[in-house]
Amino acid sequence: MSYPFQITSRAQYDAAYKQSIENPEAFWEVVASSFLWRKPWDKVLEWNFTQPDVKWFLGGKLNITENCLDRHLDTLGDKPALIWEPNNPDEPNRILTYKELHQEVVQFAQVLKNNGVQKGDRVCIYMGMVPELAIAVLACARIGAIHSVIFGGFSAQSIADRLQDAQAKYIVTCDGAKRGAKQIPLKEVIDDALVQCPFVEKVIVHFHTHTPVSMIKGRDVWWQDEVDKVAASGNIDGLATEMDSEDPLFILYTSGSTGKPKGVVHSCGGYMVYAAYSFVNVFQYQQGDIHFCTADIGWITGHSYILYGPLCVGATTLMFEGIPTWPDAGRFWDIVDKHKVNILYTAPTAIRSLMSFGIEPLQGKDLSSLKVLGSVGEPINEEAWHWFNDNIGKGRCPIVDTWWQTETGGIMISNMADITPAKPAYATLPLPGIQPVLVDENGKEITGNDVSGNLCIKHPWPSIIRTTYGDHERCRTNYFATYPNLYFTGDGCYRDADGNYRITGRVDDVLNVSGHRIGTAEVENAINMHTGVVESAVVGYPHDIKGQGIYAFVICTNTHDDDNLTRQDIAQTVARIIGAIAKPDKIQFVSGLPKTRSGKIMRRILRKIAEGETNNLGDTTTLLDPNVVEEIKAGRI
Ligand code: 7RM
Repeated sequence: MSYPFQITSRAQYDAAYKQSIENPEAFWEVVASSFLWRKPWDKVLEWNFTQPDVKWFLGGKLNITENCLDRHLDTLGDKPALIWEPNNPDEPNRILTYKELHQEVVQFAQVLKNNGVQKGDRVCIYMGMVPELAIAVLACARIGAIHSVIFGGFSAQSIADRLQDAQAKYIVTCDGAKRGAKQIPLKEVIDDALVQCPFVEKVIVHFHTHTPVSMIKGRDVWWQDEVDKVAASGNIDGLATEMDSEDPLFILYTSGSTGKPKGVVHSCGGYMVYAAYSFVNVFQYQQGDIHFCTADIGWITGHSYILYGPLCVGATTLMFEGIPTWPDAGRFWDIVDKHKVNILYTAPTAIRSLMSFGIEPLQGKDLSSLKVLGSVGEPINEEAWHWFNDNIGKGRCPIVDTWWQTETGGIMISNMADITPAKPAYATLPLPGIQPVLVDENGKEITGNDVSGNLCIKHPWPSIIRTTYGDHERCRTNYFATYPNLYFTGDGCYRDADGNYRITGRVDDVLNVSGHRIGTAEVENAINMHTGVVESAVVGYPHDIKGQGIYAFVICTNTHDDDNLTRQDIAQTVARIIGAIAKPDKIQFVSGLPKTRSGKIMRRILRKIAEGETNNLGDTTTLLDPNVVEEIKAGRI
């Protein structure tokens, strides 16, 4: 069975693309009409990129969870909605049918309401990859509360920053999370964050790892107790809150080139339409397929392609609690074999990591259920692409290389499985409705093919970022001010002779470490918190597995005699301030940084040194003190 908006041939893609450019509003109106709206929209689109102000399906009323759950109950009620595979392979997996997931969501929505959560309130969700995370997200959406999921790897300080920014009064968490052999004491991290957040009123704790936790009377309650109370009372209204198409659905924090992560805001109607549309078309989902996206729900990929996209179309989505290399590097393949996975959507960093174990972990694993493979998060190098294609897809599964961002809400540039051709290391073609343009530094459009430039998007699509929470001006300056009337992605891009797009990486001061976005300024701020540090400069360098590694040049006084101990102290400081994912891979102590006469650090030079290219540093004549460059070159790690 194909979906009303499913593209089923190359000719159809070409026709859809053409129509979507010639008449975007007519195009999206047809797509949107296959969803469940309480009230249809009055107007499809209003927009300008100067403020910016973008509104889709104006006046339309809906609840996204009625689209994800209620509307499937009659036809797909007993079908698995969510398959959950635990961290520990010896523990039982869980399967929630659409009926069961619906039941859990309405129950927990009632728990939220009973604990005071109202429409428009921000709810921070800090959990591991357990089914209750999915339930909590959907329960928020059910009652119109704005969820802000924070990845379990972030530190107490990062959580406090986000809680303050969003003024979130409610938190849903777990006692702990399991990740491979490790456990993360989530509630303890929350407690540390809450020292700085007296405005938090309620913390709902799901009991999972049996980690001892402090439960504060009046503030902290157990998830299970609250659900039992609700179930026993029989007092569950089950009603979904009616939302305006443009009401915010969630906030998701992401790093930019400045120090502080920004809260990307997505709204209900447009996000729903685009998540589902892109899911069906890119992966060519067929009813009955098992879709396994290996991302964490703490990132946008998990929001759009574990939860909202798949559930909106009645798909079966598989959620995995653990990591690809535990108990061994065959874990993904065990899961594919066990659950007969049809679509596997993962990240280049995971592929490269598994590649380093060779093909032995694949022995005896039946991967014949696989039909489509996907990649996301960073450029995929040709070697990893071929390994994935040859050893996992056995040459018979199309690989979709999907380029998109937290801010875009859904996949923007990608081939469509078996519809449009793949090209290794290329995201290839834009989805219908997406108009990529390349511009030079002056914002002049670069037309024609076989050209490179900065990647921008010309016309709004339904799931475009609406604002950065609490600071609309930041949204404007970050994305809409660099080039007038264009959304600027921050990525560099090449368009080949046939019009295929290849993303070459960030052109701003944002790193991509194992698919995680980390701002260099953010890491520098954290390093500078260490008592001995005077100044620092952070750049990326090519890393075999992570894609990019973090290289820090640090001016440091007042250190231990043992440089390595000082390095560890600095790394520890970064882990405290941001989280372990932002720890520098290399720290080089320097006596000065290469600066221009106006005091600007010349990162270009540091980047080259970090990359190992010490001979061809380009123009260094504007440097205040060219001698520091020689010293830094000599001290390279
Ligand atoms: C979905 C996601 C966004 C940044 C983006 C790019 C990079 C993502 C690809 C890619 C090359 C890809 N959201 N990126 N996908 N680069 N090919 N297929 O990752 O907000 O966390 O990151 O990731 O630089 O701007 S994100």
